[in-house]
This record gives sequence, structure tokens and C-alpha cells, in this order.
Amino acid sequence: MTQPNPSAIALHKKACLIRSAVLAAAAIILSGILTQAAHASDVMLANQPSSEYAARRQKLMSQVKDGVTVLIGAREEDLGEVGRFRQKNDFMYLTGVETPGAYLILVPAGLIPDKPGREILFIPARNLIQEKWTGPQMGPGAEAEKYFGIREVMASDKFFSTLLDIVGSAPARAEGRNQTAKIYTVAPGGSDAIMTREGRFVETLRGVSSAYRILDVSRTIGEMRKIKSAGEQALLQKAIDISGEGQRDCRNTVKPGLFEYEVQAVIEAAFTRNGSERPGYPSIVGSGINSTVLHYNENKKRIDEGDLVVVDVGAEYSYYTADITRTYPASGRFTERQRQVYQLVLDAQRAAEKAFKLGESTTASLKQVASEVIRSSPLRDSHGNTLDRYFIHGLSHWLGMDVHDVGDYSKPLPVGSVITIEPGIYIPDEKLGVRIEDNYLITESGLVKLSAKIPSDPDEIERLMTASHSSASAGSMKK
Ligand SMILES: [Mn+2]
Repeated sequence: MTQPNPSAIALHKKACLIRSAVLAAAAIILSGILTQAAHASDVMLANQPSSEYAARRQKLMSQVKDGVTVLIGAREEDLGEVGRFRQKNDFMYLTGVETPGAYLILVPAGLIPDKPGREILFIPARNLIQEKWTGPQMGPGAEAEKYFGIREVMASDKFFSTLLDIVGSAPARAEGRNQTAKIYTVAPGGSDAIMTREGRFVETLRGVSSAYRILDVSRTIGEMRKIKSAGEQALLQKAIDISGEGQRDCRNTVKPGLFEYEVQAVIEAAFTRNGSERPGYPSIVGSGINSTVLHYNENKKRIDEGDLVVVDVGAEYSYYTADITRTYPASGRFTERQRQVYQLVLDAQRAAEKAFKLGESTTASLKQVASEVIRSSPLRDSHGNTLDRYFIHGLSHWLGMDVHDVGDYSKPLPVGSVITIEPGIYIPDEKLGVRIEDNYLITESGLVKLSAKIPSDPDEIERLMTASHSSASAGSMKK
């Protein structure tokens, strides 16, 4: 299958933007970046020091000693014309490099007898014509090596031949009847995996030699990413605090007559205004019947009097995303039924928090606690059933660079991991959905609720909504 060259299309589409001064300006900016790099011993890459990325690569190589690890970075055209460039999370986690079209090869020490380890980043050679549109890019070579803190930075078009050289010089290992050289990569899954770049990479390798054994490294990286360093925790806290600003503006805005997308706009404006690059996932603003649809994100309905509005949003900050859900009564006051269900969801969340025991609790054990709270409540649906049948999703997931972050769930929650606790009850017959979701860090002394400052108490929510709505009408009276 052939593909058009998307970057050529992009250049054509943007041709009206040509400014001859841009290239000169770009060159000046780039020289500024490089000068800065030459003086800084530890460059910050997406708000984390290059030394931290280097330590992650070392740790990965200490766990994957019997083969070469290869990662493929995102390309400018991967999101087409609609998306801003975003590096892939595994690649970002190990390099901090946001240059489009990059590759990484890690060769652990001793894989090639008597040779030290190697880490090679491949980035495209500079293209001054392209840079007129996309801005200055760092090219391969010594300056990039210093800037990124990576031992070798070569041109992307050398990636495949360099990989074959390295694999060829590693001694083949007898394994069963075959002589194999192991290549670890993020192997794609699913039925159309072969259509992905990673899938084509794997197929190409298989075409070169049947002696290659290609293995998935994503679980190993996933277990590393599960434990957040102090620096990562700070970025998550920032993402959570920005999401709190969005929830506050939402609380002050939401009212009957507005469309869900108007509320979404207010929330995402708060994200952008506070330095968030993008929402970590499509914002969910679901009112009335939509409050019972878990991943509703069309946000097109007009909010009615008496609706509950489920607002599940998360700002992304430097590649880390929050995931906060609040449920608001559109008119500023819960009905008695809404308040009972809301209080039950809150009780379930608090019970799960309280039940947490380091070294024992798993996401499954916490879910059991929350479900039991809902099951044992006297509240019933119109058929007399208990409400636990309306708690239809998991209680918790890892949170990090991915909103549903990577990592195994089978073991007790470890220190340094970050989870959500998000019970919910969704009764379509009553057009009544409630979800309350907060974010927690696991520490030696227990759970720390990172989103504690974002109000979820029903009395407080009513008080704050009433105060903001009456001050809004007082403001309009003055005019
Ligand atoms: Mn969530």
C-alpha cells in the first residue's frame, strides 16, 4: 500500500504562511537553544532533568540484558492536520526527546562481549526548508548529544542499518533448535497491528532474518512507569491543580439552559490559561440521561432544570494527566433523591480510602469495599433492587502519562504509584448518574489524596454554587 507524503501536503496547505524572516529568526532561536545547552549541565526536558531520563534507560538496560531494545518515536504526521505533535509516552519516558521521527536503540553492557553498553538516539537531519514551517529542530551530532544527555545521536536514516550492524555483532544464542538474536520493542497488539509502524518494523525484521526473536518490552517499561518519581509526582500534582481550576470555573458556570459544550469550553479555557498543553482525554460533560453514559463526550445537549451533570475532565501538564470527576446539580441544589445517591457514592469512596492497607490492598480489594457499601445501603431502584447493579465499572486505575496508565494490577498497590478512586451509580430510568473521582498517591504512611482541595462534599457544592450564582445575578443588577 502506498501513502501520500503528508508533510508535503502540510507544506502545501500552509504555503500562504511563508514569511522570509522566519528562517532567519529560527536560526537565531536555535543558536540560542544550543548555547544554553552548552552551558547547562543538566538540561530540563519537559520539566524533568535529562539525568532522570538517563537513569531510566540504565534501569531498563539492567532489566533487559539479553537483547537490544528498540523504540520508535511519533512522527509529525501521525495526528494529521488536527493534532499538535505529542511524543509517544514510552519514548518520552525514556528520553524526554520531542523531536518528530526519532528512534532509540539501547544495547546493554556485555551483550556484545567485552563492550560497554550503548544508547543511540536517531533524529532526522536538519531540513532548513521544513523548518520555515515547523520551527527550528535540533539535528544529530555532538550538540544534541550534550543537550539530550544521550551518548550517541545519529541521523534517523541510519537507524535500520545501525540496528542490523549491532544485532549482527551480538553473538547468536542457542535456544531450542534456533540461533536467535533478541530484539525487544513495543510490539503492537490487536487485529490491525500489522498496519502500525511498529507492526511493519517487526515484519521487516522478520523478512531480514528468521533468526531474530522479537519480544515485547512494554510490560517491563509499564512496571517502571507505574512508580512515579518525586519529579513525576510534582507534574501530576500540577495537572490535578489545573483540573481543579477547571472544576471551579465549571461549578461557577453550570446552569440550566447552557449547552454541555459551553461548560466544556469554560473548563478547557481554564486548562489552557494555566499552562496545560491539552486535555489528557476528551472532556466529558454529561447532563440528565447523558450522566449515565460512562464515556459520553459529544457534549451537545442543552442542560435542563433538575439535571445532574457529570463532569469528568483532566488537564495534561508536561505529559502527565489528571482525571477528576465531579457531579453537579444543574440548578445548584440536589433533589432529595439525587442527594441520597450522591451521598452513597461519596460514602463508597470514603470507605475505599479508609480500607486502604499498604502491602495488602489491590484495586480489586478496594472495589469490593466500595461495592459492599452500595449494596448494603437501604436505597433501591423502582423495582426494589439494591443499587450495586448500577456500579458498572472498575473503581480504580493507574494514573500517569496515560489516563489509564500502564502497569500490572495483580499485586498490592506499591509506594509511588498513583491511582484513581471513582465509584459511580448510573440509573438510566431515572436519568440519574453520579460519579466522584479523585486521585491518590500511595506513600509509606498510606493514601495521600492529591485532589483533596477540589470540593466534593454535597453541602459545600450547593453552598459554592449558590454563592456564585447569586453574585452573578447581583453583578447583573448593578448594570
Ligand atoms: Mn478515571
